[in-house]
Amino acid sequence: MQDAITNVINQSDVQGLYLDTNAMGRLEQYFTSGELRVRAATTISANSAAIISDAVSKALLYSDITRPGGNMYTTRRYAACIRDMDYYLRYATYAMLAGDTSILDERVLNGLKETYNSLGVPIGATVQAIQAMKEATASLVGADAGREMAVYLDYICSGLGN
Ligand code: CYC
Repeated sequence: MQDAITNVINQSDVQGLYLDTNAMGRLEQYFTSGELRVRAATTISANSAAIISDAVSKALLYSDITRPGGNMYTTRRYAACIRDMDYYLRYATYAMLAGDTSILDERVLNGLKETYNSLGVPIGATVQAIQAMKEATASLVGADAGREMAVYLDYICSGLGN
């Protein structure tokens, strides 16, 4: 896993250089948004269940997915779906704090699309649910932090192939 700081430092290190103005600028941007990131993560962790249930009710409930034959039908699959949503929200929050997507590649997206395809988990509906989670999050944390979280939730959606 990397973060915004190690990412900038590694790029200078491979060239054997001190940080240049551009690298310093990127670090400064990360530091000045630090308070925003920490505050957003605190709000998200205190409201994670509400964010997920809001997204599930807007994007998934009472659709064919929750009826017999749908991938969320049976409490076991319903629970697996809620658990997956919680993974996405929690890992997107980690990535937002780190200011870096690498944790998503390593711990969430690695092999995920293949797993979903082999189990018949619908990727389009998953992406819609993640988008609904993005909106629910933004309405709690505000537009600026919401945009920051959107970067990482969108990254998960692109990694799923959409
Ligand atoms: C299943 N989701 C799974 C499985 C994995 C993940 C590995 C298969 C094993 C299992 O059932 O636990 C995902 N596991 C992860 C991720 C991580 C991990 C991301 C990283 C931390 O360790 N079905 C729908 C909805 C969607 C859904 C659209 C919710 C958004 O229709 C999810 N995922 C879903 C369901 C299953 C699943 C229903 C069970 C499918 C089955 O067993 O038939």
